[in-house]
Amino acid sequence: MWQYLASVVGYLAHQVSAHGGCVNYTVGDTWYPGYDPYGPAYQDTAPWMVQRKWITNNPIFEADNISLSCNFPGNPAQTSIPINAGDNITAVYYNWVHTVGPMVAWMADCRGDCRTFDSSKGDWFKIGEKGLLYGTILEGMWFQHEFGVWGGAPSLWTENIPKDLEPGNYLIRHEIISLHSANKPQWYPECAHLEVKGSGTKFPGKEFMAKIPGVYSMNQPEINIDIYSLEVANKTTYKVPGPPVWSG
Ligand SMILES: [Cu+2]
Repeated sequence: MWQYLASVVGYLAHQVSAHGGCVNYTVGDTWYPGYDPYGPAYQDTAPWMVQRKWITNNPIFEADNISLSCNFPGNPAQTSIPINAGDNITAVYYNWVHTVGPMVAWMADCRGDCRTFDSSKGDWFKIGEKGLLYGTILEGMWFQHEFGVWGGAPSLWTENIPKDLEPGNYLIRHEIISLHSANKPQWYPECAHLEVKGSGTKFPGKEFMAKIPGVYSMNQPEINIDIYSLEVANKTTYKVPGPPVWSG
């Protein structure tokens, strides 16, 4: 619990930056503290650390940035979150300020030990995505908006580990894409290490896979977007780019 408090205190001290990221995870009643980008150096080797290292709340602005997979510098975590296929995992954020754009949860098989796995070489598949809930692109309700809770309570983003997924070591990547600046998308990715248990025998096929970076580009109208433009503002649908979600 003290690690969790340290994360929150560190985060609150820096919330003026008006950006953010995933700072903790929960599975059932268990909290797993993440890396605090403004916290102490001992986190780098902390045996309880489940999240890859990130050192700034600032977004990534380039679709081809090598750190798009697991943020910068993205050093591996020391341990993993144990989870059963079929269970939910909740990513926890605080004081999320942005309101427009999709949120995508991805996984990648570490093909062994996640501590030696290069996330930019992963075959990533989506396990969930949350976009425009209702209304228009400019004035409607995005999950990213609904999710932003103020007054100190955590913002919670829950996704399900597909129940038939074969057991193994995986990365899980939570990505918020914020689109409030015209033609200047912002990416906020964080990754954690998972140890998936269970008796699943399925694994997503190629049509579900993407490279990160690679999956996004400024040639995509959903990414290189001006939400204030006449052509876009009043649309009531938004297709989250990338492959379809794999649910097992
Ligand atoms: Cu921001």
